[in-house]
Amino acid sequence: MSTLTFTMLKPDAVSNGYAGKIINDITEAGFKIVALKYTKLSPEMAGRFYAVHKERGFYNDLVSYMSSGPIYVAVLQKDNAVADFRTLIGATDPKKAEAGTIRAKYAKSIEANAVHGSDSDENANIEANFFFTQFERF
Ligand code: FUP
Repeated sequence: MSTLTFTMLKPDAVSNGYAGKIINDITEAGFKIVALKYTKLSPEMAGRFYAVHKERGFYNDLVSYMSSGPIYVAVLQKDNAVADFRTLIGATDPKKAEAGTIRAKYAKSIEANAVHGSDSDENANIEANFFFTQFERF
């Protein structure tokens, strides 16, 4: 069944010039881009986006990192989108990410890990609605 996931191309990926290559990998893997925006998170927005992690030791660094530069945010459509996208991007820590995955190819560190991918259908919906009032499904 065709479902949605949400992704961010994080500040490291954008500043290193990898956005085009990553978008190419995503579409080559069969995902359709149904919404796409170039934007920058304020620290307040980054804090809200990652609120689930606010008790974690890495939270403050993550919030300042995620608001440090422009990002792309997108909604992607594919059968089994959430799980297939997480397979495509690889483990959170690029050192542990399988060869050929987006994080293995383009990420710098566990924090600057190139891309975000939703971890459930419910969160994909919440995260897409965080950035987009509506998205087209052609
Ligand atoms: P993921 O679902 O792969 O994005 O990973 P998590 O939800 O566990 O983590 C969310 C973000 O927190 C990661 F993308 C990067 C950051 N993070 C750290 O900076 N340090 C850590 O030890 C774990 C995660």
